[in-house]
Amino acid sequence: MSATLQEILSQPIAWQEALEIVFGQAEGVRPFLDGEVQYVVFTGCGSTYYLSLAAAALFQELTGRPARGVPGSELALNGRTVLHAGRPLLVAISRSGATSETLRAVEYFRQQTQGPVIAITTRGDQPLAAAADYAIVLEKGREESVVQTRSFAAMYVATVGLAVLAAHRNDLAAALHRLPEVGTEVIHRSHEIAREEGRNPHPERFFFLGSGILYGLASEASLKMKEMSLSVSEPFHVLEFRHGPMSMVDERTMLVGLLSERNRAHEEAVLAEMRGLGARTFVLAEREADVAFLSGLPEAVRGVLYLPPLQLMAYYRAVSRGLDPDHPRHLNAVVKAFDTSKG
Ligand code: F1P
Repeated sequence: MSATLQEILSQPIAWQEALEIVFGQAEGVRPFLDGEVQYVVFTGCGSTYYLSLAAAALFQELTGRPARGVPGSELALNGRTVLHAGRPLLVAISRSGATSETLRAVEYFRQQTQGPVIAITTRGDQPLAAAADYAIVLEKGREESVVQTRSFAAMYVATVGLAVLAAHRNDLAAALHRLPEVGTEVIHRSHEIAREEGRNPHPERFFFLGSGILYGLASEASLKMKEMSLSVSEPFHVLEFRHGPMSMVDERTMLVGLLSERNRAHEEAVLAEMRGLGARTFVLAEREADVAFLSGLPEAVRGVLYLPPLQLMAYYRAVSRGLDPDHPRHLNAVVKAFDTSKG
């Protein structure tokens, strides 16, 4: 079996480890989340930048404290557009713990602020963990494949745990602990439809639509489709799609909707409109969808469930196109160009 497929299918084990580590070490990490932290910056690169977007949206929604996700290169090179008055917390996210932009971002943050740094990574033996005040190391999230799947989901679950801890939401903490079991069931139930959709040669371009806490996950799903299957793919906030991008819709378009319950009526209206223009749609939601999670979990903690079906769809499209998802074109597991390109 391909490493990528094995990692996608086994990821709930890594989710479980993330929950055990974050909640098992709650007293160790809680001081960095409470007290005088006035705003939070999440940072990473590529997949882990999109993870930062999703994490920041949830953190702010649950805690009411300002939170923002930025690329590591933006904090490293345009840091004055990111940092501002008040004491910040930086959450630096990196599967490898060695991406040079993320490491430079932490350095800049240290030079400019007195704020603490939390690292979320799968490698405790790499520079990022050593550069942080507190490192959350998810070894079960490690993966062979270049494209992030299991690692991304585990690190994302860790950020959900941090947001729930920071918000002192014990009700959500209890619900979170059901995720691995529910996730295993969703993966099992959605594998076939994800494979069938992935093997459908008809769509030529993909748009992944998600809003609020789901925009970062829609962006990650879009990147999976791009990295693995070399397909044209773009993410948008759901209602934003009407403001120009819909001009691209035709019979070769696939719209993947990561639908919320909160705004479902507005979101479904967009998809219905695009079907009227010839688009094919694929909907993931808690209920009544192509992939219905039927999780019974609160919206705030079930975001990770959207990922496995979309990772599988990208995987099977790649394989059906004769590509090797374990070795995506042009990509390496770790990008260190920053160090070699600095003036
Ligand atoms: C991030 C990264 C992503 C890319 C691919 C490989 O590395 O390079 O930019 O999308 O998924 O990983 P890391 O800092 O998370 O190790």
